[in-house]
Amino acid sequence: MLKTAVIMGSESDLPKLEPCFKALDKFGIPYETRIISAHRTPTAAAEFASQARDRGFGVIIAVAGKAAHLGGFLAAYTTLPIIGLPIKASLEGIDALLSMVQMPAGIPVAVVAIDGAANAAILAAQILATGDSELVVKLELFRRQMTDEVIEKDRRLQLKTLE
Ligand code: RP5
Repeated sequence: MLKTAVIMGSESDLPKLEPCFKALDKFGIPYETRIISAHRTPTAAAEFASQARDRGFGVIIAVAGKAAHLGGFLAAYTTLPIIGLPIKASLEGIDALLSMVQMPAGIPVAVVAIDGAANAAILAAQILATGDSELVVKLELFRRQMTDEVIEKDRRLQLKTLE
C-alpha cells in the first residue's frame, strides 16, 4: 500500500495530530511523520517532497500554523496530492487557513478545516482508496458505523424525550 507522509512545520503542532494518527491507524495506512519546516529547514522540505513519490508515498499531509506556506512549498516539488491541515497557532487559525487555501492556479493544495486532523487522514485514505479496493471496503464500513451511531443516538434521544 502507498504510504502517507505527515509533515508538520514545528513540534508545537504535534499535540493537534492525535486524531490524524488514530484515523490512519484505523484504516491500516502506513505513514511517516516528520518535522520539516518550509522556512527553517527549506532544503529538507524540498528534498522530502522531490523524493516522496519514489519513496512510496501516495499523499502528503502538510501541517502548519501561522503563515502556513508548508503545503504550497511541498506542492512545488511534487505532483503528489497535498492535503493542507491548518493549525490554530495564532489569529484563531484563520491566517493558516488562508495561507494554505489561497494557492495560485497551477499548484493546488486541498485544505481541511482548522485543526481538522481527523479529516486530513480520512481524505488521505479516500485518495489512496482510488487504487486500493481493500481501503474502499474499510471506508465504507467506517461510514456505516458513523451512520449507525447517529441513528442510535437519535433513538436514545427519542426514548428520553418520551419519558
Ligand atoms: C509554523 O509556525 C508551525 O507549523 C507552527 O504551527 C507555527 C509556530 O511554530 P513554533 O514557533 O511553535 O515552532 O511554522
